[in-house]
Amino acid sequence: MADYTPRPEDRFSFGLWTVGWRGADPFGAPTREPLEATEAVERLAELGAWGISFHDDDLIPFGAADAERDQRVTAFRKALDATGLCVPMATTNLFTHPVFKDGAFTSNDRDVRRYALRKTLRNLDLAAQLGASTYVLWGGREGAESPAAKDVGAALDRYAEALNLLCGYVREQGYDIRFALEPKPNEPRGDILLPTIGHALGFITQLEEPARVGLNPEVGHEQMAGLSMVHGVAQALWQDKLFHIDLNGQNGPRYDQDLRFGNGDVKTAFFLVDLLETQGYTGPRHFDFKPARTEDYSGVWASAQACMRNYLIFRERASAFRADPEVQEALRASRVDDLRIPTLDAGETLASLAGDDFDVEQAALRGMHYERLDQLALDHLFGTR
Ligand SMILES: [Mn+2]
Repeated sequence: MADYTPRPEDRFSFGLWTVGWRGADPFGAPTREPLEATEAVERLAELGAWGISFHDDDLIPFGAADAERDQRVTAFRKALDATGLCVPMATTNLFTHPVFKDGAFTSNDRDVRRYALRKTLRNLDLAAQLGASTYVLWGGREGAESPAAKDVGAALDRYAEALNLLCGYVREQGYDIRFALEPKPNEPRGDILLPTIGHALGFITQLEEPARVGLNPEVGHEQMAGLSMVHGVAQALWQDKLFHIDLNGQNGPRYDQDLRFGNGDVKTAFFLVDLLETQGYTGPRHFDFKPARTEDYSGVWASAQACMRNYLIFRERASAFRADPEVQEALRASRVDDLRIPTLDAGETLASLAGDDFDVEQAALRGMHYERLDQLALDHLFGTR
């Protein structure tokens, strides 16, 4: 039996808001008592995690006085030092307070936009102090319920303005921080701006410092849009834009389930881990999930442990899939490697195509053998090979 014990070199990280989620949903009150940030750090470290991320308001209650802020940051830092846990990423809560009901950087209310920038700058300073190298922007409230309510072009202008200002600030301060946009199609807004990986990749090209901005795709968010997380992440990697990733589980296009990683679409999880492990992704393996509302804290820690365990199981299964000689033969039979060969040889031009001796009817008869290949993947995933 393989060893599925998480180690620091696996770079597993968790949001403070994940294990700290108290189970409040639109229909019910919290089912768990608050969790101290220091306890989250200690318990995650015991389980073998490497990092912890936070929103400003997860660590310091909204509106806390400076003395309380300092005390909480000091205690958090002490727990980090004691456990060796790092802070690879931080982010701003620009969605909970009612002032953000129409968004933050793209609110129609200009005063709110200015306040959202101030709130973000303050937490950027803390993120830099704690050593974070990625700053995530999830614009959950940046959107609308009615097309009449939002001039989308103007909203994207303001979104880009905010990113340009934040990039300039980080550069001027000398912070080693890059921004990662987190797409989501809807919830809590009826429609959210930058709804998919593709929209966000397109938006980044319009910024003043596109190199400083990339993506933090979340499994469930792409699946809510009915899209392939594996294809989306593959394109983000292809464009050197996978700065960070949110791993969790989801069952199809419905409300944002935030299941623990491995619960939900298992085949997507298997191929996603295969992709991350084989295509050079070196960033955090960050879990953004909500431990089920049915659980007490023993269930919270069991679900956090299971996120890491499932990642390691998928990693082991994917690596066995790639190492299997029958799989390698099946990949060749499916001509998967042929796709890496440029369609024209060096020195050829479009005119060279005229010389091809090609029997179109014969080529149309060739099977691709994907069914066998896919079944081999499932056999490895199921553990039956
Ligand atoms: Mn989610």
